[in-house]
Amino acid sequence: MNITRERFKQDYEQKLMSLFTEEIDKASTLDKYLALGSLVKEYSAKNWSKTKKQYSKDGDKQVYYFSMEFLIGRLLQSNLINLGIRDTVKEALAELNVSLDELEETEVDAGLGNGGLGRLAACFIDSIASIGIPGHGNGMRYQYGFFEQKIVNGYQVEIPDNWLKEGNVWETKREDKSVIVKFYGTPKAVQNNGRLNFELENYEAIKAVPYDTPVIGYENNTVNTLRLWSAEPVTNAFNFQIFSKGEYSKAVEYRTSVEAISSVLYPDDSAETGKILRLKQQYFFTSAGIYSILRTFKNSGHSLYDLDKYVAIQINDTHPAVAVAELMRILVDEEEMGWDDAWSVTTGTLAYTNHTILSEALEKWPVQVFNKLLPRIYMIIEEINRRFVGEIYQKHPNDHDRVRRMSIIEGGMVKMAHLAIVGSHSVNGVATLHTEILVNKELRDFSEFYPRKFNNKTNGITHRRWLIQSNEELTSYITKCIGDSWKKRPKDLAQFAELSKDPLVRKRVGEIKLHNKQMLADMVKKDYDIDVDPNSIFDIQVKRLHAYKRQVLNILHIMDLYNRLKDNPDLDISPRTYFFGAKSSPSYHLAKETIKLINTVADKINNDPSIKGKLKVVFLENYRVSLAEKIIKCADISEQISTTTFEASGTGNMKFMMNGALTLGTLDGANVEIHDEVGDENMFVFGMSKDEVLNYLKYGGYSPRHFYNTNSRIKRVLDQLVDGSLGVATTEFRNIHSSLLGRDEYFVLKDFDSYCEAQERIDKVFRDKDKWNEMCIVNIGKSGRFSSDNTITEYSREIWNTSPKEIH
Ligand code: 26V
Repeated sequence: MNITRERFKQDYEQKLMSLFTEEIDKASTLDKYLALGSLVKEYSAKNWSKTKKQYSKDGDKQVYYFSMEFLIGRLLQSNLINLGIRDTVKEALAELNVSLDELEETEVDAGLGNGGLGRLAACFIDSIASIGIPGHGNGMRYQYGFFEQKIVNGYQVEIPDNWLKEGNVWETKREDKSVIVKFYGTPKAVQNNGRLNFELENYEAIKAVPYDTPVIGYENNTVNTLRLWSAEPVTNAFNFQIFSKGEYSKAVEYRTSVEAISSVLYPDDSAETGKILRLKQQYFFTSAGIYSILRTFKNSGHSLYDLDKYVAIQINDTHPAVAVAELMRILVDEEEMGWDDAWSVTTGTLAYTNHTILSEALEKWPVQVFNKLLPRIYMIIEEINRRFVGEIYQKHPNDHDRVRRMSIIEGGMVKMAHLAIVGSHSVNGVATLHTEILVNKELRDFSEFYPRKFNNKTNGITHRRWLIQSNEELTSYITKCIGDSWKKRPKDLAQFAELSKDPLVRKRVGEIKLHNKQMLADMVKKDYDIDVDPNSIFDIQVKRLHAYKRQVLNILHIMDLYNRLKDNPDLDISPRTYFFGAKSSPSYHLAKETIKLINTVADKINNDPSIKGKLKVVFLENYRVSLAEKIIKCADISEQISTTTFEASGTGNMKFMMNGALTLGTLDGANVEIHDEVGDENMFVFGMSKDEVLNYLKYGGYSPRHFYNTNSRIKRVLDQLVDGSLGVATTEFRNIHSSLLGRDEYFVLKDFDSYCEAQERIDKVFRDKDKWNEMCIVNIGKSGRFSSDNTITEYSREIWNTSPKEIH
């Protein structure tokens, strides 16, 4: 959009006045932020309405991305950038003595996600709008987002994330678009024009109220919608009766149980996943989303038999997989469609993305729980399964074991991944290797049965947030070198890679990195009172804390390096600063122990003058989207060290690469594709091959004890975990110790040597700054492939069958 500074200043002053009856110099920073947010939302309103109108007038196919998580972070800066008015607004505010940076810092993160899966959903809706595809997000409006992390005496402490406390300027409550979601009850068969239908009786009704947030495309006129649902009690006759009978406490109980549904985001943690409330949440936002889609669709006047020509629903992991049965239920019970037609429409509309092969993360629900909460849905799943099992027997007569393995209901459990696969026309993995493992191993039975359903869509990240927004200096420099076509066509970044031999470009890229590192060093000094040398190697591992991501491998290597420095204070190493940032699920004890270990080692090393500052370790508290935006651009080394085959994709790896960090990684997930782009010479690869890992997983035979007994460096660091040398109780790290010496499920000891050796290579190459900068430039230049714009273009061509649409 176009706006002059004068016009903006007028609008802004008026806004402050109308919202807070306050003049600029009297208003608080929060008020100034709220006024700006509200104005920016207003600026997007015209195009929001225009977009909706044009979609409905032209009858374009609409995509809906169903996700339990949208890890959005902040929106002010990205909205200003996407509207194309950030520079003007910044200058105008400066003239009013207001710092835009400060207002942007005031915004709280919308942390409605755990990690990669939720952040991917946020990148995807940004790309969908920026490419101009008619597509929207559908999810949960949690009252409390992912917890805030405090580190107290080295331990993680969780604080509730009351992110809505000061209000949310971006959302609009759409009471008029509310729908009713029904739980429990008894399905009752009714005869209707000679048809047998089912109606639910004595159910619990819950009102789903949508809150809409505009999703503003990048310098186009598209404004799509992110619709998040909140649960409210229904005030109907039944409740009124309870009240009037004086059963006050019962009525309050109902209200509390309803509000619980959208109160809190679950951490992805096995101990919690059995909770019935989570299933309630899943059905809640899925059912509400489908009702709301069908309401819009019916207004178009098209036949429901053509739903799949006009609507595509992507289900983000199995969390919304109940959509298969819910859409069937609505079509069959409420719209009176025949089963076969309904099935063809349902599978034509739905597509499923798998995000992990970890079996403990594959959702299943006890039949009893499921049947009680969603009795009609359960009946439908039984019928889907009955027919599916019939098809398997037809193809593989008497293969009972295959039927058992593939069944949707088996062993007293409802398997959501099986439901999602059977009920979708597309099943995709999120990186080439991940898809290959799904097809050949984890979901082999299914890929043999439905060979054409399976496909790969390698993840991506929005280069707008992760480069243009977060690394302004690098962005302007790239643009100075190659022009700005890359902002709309990220693959054009490849032109920057061609400059890698130019000594001036190398020097400048090195300078920009150093500036960024200096900024982080200042922040660390201010927040943690730790001195770090911006000229040291900034080696960063930030991501969820999980055993398979192997933060433990990283910290054990640091302990080993420290041992070597203690043995030989003159050891010639490139000074290093290791950064960690990670939240652990509240009940994941091993992960919490790892956080304590990192902090304990950090304390010891940072306070030991004998190593002359060659080594520093910093644990950054409360890792979240807005912190990621500040630190990723400061990395020299990006730690992507998961056990090969376990990380489905990774997306942090792409963000680091795009900002010129070099990857230290295994050939796992999307690291493989990063490696394909930059080659051995621009990445530090280590660790077991996928075949080695798969072999061990299949045949066993791995002995961590062997490494403990034969490798003195390993023995020494493991002993130090439990012998008091870290200055804390000897029991503090016993679980880590015994997990490594017991099963060492993630092959930490096996990969230890190879990891140390890769770290030594890094140490050597870093001494040649010119060479190092050349490698950074190649990484930046080759990162265009990993823009989520490319990923979304593939989804829209190969799964959704939609194309961009210009809004005018
Ligand atoms: C869930 C659970 C739950 C039980 C305990 C262990 C465990 C471990 C991981 C998960 C995460 C499941 C889904 C998920 O978040 N996958 C992530 O999706 C990202 C986006 O596709 C991808 O980049 C990450 O590699 C993948 O872990």
